[in-house]
Amino acid sequence: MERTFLMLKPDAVQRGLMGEILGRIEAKGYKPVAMKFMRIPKELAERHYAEHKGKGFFPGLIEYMTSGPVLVMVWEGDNIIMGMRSMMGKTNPQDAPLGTIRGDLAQQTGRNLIHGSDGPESAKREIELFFNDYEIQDWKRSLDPWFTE
Ligand code: D4T
Repeated sequence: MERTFLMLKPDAVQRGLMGEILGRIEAKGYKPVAMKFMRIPKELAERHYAEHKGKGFFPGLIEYMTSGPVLVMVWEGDNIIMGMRSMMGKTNPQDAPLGTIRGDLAQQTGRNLIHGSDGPESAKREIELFFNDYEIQDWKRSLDPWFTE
């Protein structure tokens, strides 16, 4: 099973949308293996978004991401990295179709509610950036065979 790193950003927390978004992910059948409610230190936000350093939106992005608590998570599922990218919709919510998290619930790129890894390498890097091994649970769920063969 593949794993991905997900984050409910400060706007999702402030808007009381954690339950709505987690409900969609759970209903899909993906399995949570780690969760942490935290305020991201500035240095960690800068490392997480290192690829965007120097771009015009970088300072605003770091300010937004460190402005309040976030929920960082690791979830597991069959082809979950691409599956979550589809469920989230495009980075700019105005390009995200209805039915996706961003398409239904967000208006602007700078307030797009959720982050999800965009490939296996970034998933590995991001999981290691935010979690220790002992914070990640390998667990069996009795419903697993009803989601995946
Ligand atoms: P994240 O990483 O937050 O899930 O976003 P994406 O993976 O969907 O998109 P990204 O890496 O291209 O952008 C990272 C982050 O920067 C913000 N952003 C991005 C912004 O404020 N203005 C912009 O023009 C872009 C491209 C939003 C997400």
